[in-house]
Amino acid sequence: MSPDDTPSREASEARAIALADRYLAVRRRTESLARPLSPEDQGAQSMPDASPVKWHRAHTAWFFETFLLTPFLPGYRVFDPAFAYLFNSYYEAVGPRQPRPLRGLITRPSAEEVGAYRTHVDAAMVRLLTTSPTAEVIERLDLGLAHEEQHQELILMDLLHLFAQSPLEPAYRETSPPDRSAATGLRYLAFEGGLIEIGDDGPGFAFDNERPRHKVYLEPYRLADRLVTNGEWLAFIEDGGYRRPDLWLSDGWAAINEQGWDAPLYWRREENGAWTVMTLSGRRPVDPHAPVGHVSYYEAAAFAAWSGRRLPTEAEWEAAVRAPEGQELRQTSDEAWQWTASPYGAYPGFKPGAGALGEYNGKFMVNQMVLRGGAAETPPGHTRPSYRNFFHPAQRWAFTGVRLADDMS
Ligand code: AVJ
Ligand code: FE
Repeated sequence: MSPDDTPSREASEARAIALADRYLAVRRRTESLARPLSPEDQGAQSMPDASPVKWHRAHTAWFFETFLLTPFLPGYRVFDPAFAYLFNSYYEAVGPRQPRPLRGLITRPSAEEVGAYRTHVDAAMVRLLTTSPTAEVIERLDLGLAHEEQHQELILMDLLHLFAQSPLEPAYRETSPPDRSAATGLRYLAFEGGLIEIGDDGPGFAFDNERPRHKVYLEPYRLADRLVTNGEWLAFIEDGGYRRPDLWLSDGWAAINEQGWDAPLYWRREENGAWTVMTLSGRRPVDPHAPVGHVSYYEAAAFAAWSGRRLPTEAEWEAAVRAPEGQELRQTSDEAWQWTASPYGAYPGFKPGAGALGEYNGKFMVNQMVLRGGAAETPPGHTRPSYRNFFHPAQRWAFTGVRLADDMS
């Protein structure tokens, strides 16, 4: 600080450079995730819910262009006016868009041209961040970076789904799975509940759906100190779990019968009877000690019923993670997202923001379930205890898993 207590030019320059560095680090991570992929890998769409990697790369650039550069950088020229139609995901207030199930038909721009688009946006963003980083710009920067990180995980989800459709079952990366045999013991930790608070408590970035922080009353409860394993899921399968309607929600029973599901997504029973699972490292034997992944909410709820337990509510999950006793919980945010029994809805007092960005989370607050925690594929530092992920109850291509809960007696 200079003597009159206004930040010195050096200090504000250092802050601007730090903003630009933070921006560029996130943007580079997206490009490094895409780097092992050919243009063909990047263009294909495996199902209506998934998007081509190329589309994710362009959409995240479009987000900065639309919500930061066009409104805040004087004289900014969009890279290509046609991209608004191609790469707007769901913002009605911004305009019409390519239907999501048809994103795989966008053969142009090429993957290389999308790279040029990203470079164009990056140069302009660095100019914006080093010249006029107002509070509003910084707030939208935080949102844009959190958004890009969400898409980094979506890239891996969608790519795994795509590669799982290929007869070659390619490996995106060559990593050997960790040895988890030491970590199988299961304990239920007790939490007293009572009148607790959940929701964002600052000071860092949080999405609007994590606010307002508010009180919730909880009965005493117990929470498993680790996630459900593949070995436990195998026991459920072998006990006829997928054939017993008494374990299933009505919509879940209908879903598994319509889809013919008898195991988690990506599992396959080989001719010798052994189960294998498609992963980002190719097809592997199912590790009985590893957390189960890629199950729907319906399957998670049926498994809980079979176990004589239940799924935790999102408030139970958050209160436990914040409690001193909760420090003994394992696998809270480094393995798989954990389905909760809570429907995704507005917290008391929630109001979506004005304008197009108000569409970011609020308009999806019906017919989906909340997941808490985070997955191995979630970018480092992306989540926090108040973080609310959400998917439809029949969706299972996300990195989903299960933590069980129970009542006290
Ligand atoms: C929170 C993962 C459900 O995939 O639509 C991406 C994340 N929001 N762009 C989604 C998101 C805007 C969102 N999920
Ligand atoms: Fe998006």
